[in-house]
Amino acid sequence: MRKVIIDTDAGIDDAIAIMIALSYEDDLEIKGITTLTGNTYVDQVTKNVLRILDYFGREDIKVYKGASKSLVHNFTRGAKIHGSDGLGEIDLKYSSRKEEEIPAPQAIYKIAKEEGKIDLIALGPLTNISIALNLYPDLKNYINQIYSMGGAIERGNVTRFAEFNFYVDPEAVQSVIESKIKMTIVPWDPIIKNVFLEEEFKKVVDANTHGGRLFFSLINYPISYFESRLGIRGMSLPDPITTSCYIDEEVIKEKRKSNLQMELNYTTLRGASVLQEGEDFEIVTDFYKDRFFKILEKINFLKGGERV
Ligand SMILES: [Ca+2]
Repeated sequence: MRKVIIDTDAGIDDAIAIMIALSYEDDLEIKGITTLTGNTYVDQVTKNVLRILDYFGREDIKVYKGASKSLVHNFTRGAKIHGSDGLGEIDLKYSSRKEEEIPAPQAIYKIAKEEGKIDLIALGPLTNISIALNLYPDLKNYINQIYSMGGAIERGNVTRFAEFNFYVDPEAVQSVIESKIKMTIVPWDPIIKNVFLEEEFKKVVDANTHGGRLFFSLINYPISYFESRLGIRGMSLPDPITTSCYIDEEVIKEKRKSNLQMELNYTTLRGASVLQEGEDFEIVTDFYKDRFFKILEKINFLKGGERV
């Protein structure tokens, strides 16, 4: 059983990534979910995570609230594509639960130390992880590996050179890079190369199941947004892909070893993730769509309601 903390700025695709992780409860033990500002503000992100967990009766999973802004700069709240509540304005009950007392960076350290070794799936900016590594230099001994969605090799989504998660807090990314913790990065390039169509989802996810119902209400907003701008009913799924690459390495079609350096200067390149000579990190450059669908399919079996 792999033990994992999910760090998230949920976010529609984060929500789907969390659903995927929940559907693998036989392989993954989610030791906590930590939140931060990204796709929307951290207070709303935290509420969103609690809403999702409640929907699947997973009140046993603890949620820890983290960074409200980047290390150095505040940044504009994430993309319109996530709607005003960060979850595409869906009709999903708010939880009566609250986050835990201790903040996310402390929680990451506490859990990792207790467990001895833990994996981190980072679905937002790396601010929480950076703060945790700063507060607790020995934390790196307790982190087995990080899977991070972020960065861009050829072309970004915020600027030509930078992808959102890494762009909004490049100093945080640089500090995590310097910790030399084993890290697999899923950048924007393979994500945008493989946009999914609504019809493809319909073949895999059953809208009449508990998980499928939430899935289709979540994707409705971004798919309509995509359609109004590009004329196709489809969307990309960065965080579910990243989570799936972690769950099953066979999802990864192509990867390369590289070193990485963040561009921190205030030029048009700020926030770019620049590949450097070396082999410290794994960069995923392509994935198998079919294999990903095999994983996504499992959300059809997610149950709701009370759990003992
Ligand atoms: Ca995210």
